Amino acid sequence: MTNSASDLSDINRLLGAIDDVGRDRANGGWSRHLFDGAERELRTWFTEEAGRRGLAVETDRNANLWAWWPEPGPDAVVTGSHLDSVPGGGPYDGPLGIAAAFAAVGRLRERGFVPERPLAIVAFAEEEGTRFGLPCLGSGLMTGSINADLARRARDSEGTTLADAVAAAGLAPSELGADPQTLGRIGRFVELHVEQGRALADRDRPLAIAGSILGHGRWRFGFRGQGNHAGATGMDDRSDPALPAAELVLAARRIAKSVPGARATVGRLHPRPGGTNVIASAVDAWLDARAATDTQVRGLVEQISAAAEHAAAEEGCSLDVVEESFAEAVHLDSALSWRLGATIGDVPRLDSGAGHDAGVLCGHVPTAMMFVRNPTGVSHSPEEWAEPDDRAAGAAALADVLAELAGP
Ligand code: HGY
Ligand code: MN
Ligand code: MN
Ligand code: MN
Repeated sequence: MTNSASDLSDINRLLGAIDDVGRDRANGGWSRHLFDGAERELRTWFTEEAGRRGLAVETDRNANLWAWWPEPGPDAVVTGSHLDSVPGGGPYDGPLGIAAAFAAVGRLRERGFVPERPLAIVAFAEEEGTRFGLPCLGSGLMTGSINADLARRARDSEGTTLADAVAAAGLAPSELGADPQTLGRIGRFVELHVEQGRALADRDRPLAIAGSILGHGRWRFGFRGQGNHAGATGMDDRSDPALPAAELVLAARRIAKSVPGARATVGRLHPRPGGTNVIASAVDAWLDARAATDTQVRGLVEQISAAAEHAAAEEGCSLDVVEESFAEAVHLDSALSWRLGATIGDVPRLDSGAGHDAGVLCGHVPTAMMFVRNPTGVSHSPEEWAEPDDRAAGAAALADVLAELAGP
């Protein structure tokens, strides 16, 4: 299908309209986190764009935003992604899938298409887990894969609990949790996403279909030592938690490199009290570990933890390790992925090192993913990019897929 002018203007108009939302021009990147000002602006954008297309909007009990055509119903064809970002992230991780969905639905309505079964666009809440530390929060609560009691007590960096945050947003904290009615409506789910790598750029292809998603999890390492004076404390008289924290960073790199395809990252470190002339009393560090199988992830974390434990003991520090989240390695639905391939043409199959809501949904409903080329191959960073033509090609392909899945 060629990209009609309306596609080009529509998806790129949609994305242009939100380009300044949560944008940090001084430091670069976009920051949009659950219920913060930027994310609320994107919720308003979602609601307005849905209204423009005559879609019925509702927010479910887990703060996921839905736009229905014509209205909620069983065996629905659902497409969407997320609105939130990592801190200082890129503009397309999440919003590209939602803008493409609105552009695709707009195109189908222009063509007089009438869905034979309900069609919905969804924005899952807090996919990045930036504010409350629980990735795929909205889809995980809806499917029951995130424990609602634990989630209610999760706190953001200001100490606000998720319960208080959802209450402030007008939702009932007691309602957070498994939502079989909403989940039960989904007949199949398709997520379009910017590629978070450069496989398509290297192949010089605009689109791909996802095959598998790495297993991945997050662990908090709490190192405790003896805070002291940086100048008055001899080098042999220290229990400095920064030392084992440094070993954690090095061990993550060293050990992940020994497992083909594995990844391990420490992107978040928090020394306390944080004075330049103060030996830290505590350092919290978060490990993100990923691999092709859950066993490999667990093996990776075991080895990295052992190295951190040893370094902590050497330094006279204590260490407490807490698993904060774990998402199993998944293979997306092959029959649905095959149908996508049959619809959009011969495109490569790519495995995803990045996690997605599709990775949560695929344990419950037939789920497939499409990727749009990212020429920089960079993501979770301001350099993330997708060319206007490729964005439009993604929207046009998604329109074909929705017509195929929701048609006669
Ligand atoms: O972390 C991830 O892989 C995803 O971008 N949330
Ligand atoms: Mn992401
Ligand atoms: Mn994403
Ligand atoms: Mn002093």
